[in-house]
Amino acid sequence: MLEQILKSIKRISTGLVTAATLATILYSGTGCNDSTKIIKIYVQPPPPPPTRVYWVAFTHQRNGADLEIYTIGSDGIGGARLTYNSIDDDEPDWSPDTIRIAFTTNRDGNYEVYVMDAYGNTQTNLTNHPADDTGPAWSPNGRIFFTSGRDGNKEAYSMDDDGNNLQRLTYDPADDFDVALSPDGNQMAFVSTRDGDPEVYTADADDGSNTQKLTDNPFDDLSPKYSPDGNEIAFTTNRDGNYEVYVRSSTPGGIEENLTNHPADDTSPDWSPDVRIAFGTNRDGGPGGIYIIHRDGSNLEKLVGWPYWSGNPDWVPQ
Ligand SMILES: [Ca+2]
Ligand SMILES: [Ca+2]
Ligand SMILES: [Ca+2]
Ligand SMILES: [Ca+2]
Repeated sequence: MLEQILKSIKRISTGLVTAATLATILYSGTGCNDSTKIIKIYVQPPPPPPTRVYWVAFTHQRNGADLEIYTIGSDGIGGARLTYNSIDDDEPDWSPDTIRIAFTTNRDGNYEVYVMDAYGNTQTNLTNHPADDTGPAWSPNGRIFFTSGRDGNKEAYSMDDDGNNLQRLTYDPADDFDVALSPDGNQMAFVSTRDGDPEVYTADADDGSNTQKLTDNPFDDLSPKYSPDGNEIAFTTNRDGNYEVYVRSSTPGGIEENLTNHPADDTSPDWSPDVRIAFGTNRDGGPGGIYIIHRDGSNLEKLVGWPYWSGNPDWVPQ
């Protein structure tokens, strides 16, 4: 009997039995005084609860008004409203040193990339261009990447964090947008419609060269974000009939894993430093809020709820 139990343990430990995190082995003991004994073996202990609270910036629309930027602790406690403007403020993105937040706003008649400190002070227009400038993504190397329509269709650009030294990174008549930076700042992920529908691509962040296509299907693939180790990219796709958050390798090939699996729309993923993913979702029937899920699909929890819309979460980067 002991030999059978040891075989069972070996089978579990080699991954042949993986469905349950808690394996329970029952046996009737020949040679045992008790008629039945229960041995519980934790094969994959559940991840410990997060020990650190991180700030999350997000967009919030109160009572049908315009969009404003808020922060909240990842435990749902604390936070502040950062923008007070009668026109939309959206797409917050923390600086690498966590002191500032880039965002986009149409308060000047078209969308511009602005920057402010993490308390909402000193809001400064960095782009100053009549075309729409959106989707700021702060590189760990100090430059801000964004999307602009200034050359006739959407292209990816970068600039210093004071707006100087503008550089164009994509040159394609299709739209190129949703730029994100790898944690070392060397690679950028972006979305392009150059094959007829939105796909996720990567390229060298310094000049936009060495473009590689990651997704390849006739549906929308949007909002790529690199994992903290740079090896994976989370994105959202409607290939299953509604939007889901997927995770895949940050290089071509490999599987694409559906993390959310829910009939509601799950969008705008963003990774925490401790490898959780926040995303927007309308799964509770309201206009939409923000949930958090671990990379392994466990520990789903609601961060920001209803009755008003919230979305576009961005974790503080450290
Ligand atoms: Ca503009
Ligand atoms: Ca383009
Ligand atoms: Ca696609
Ligand atoms: Ca879904």
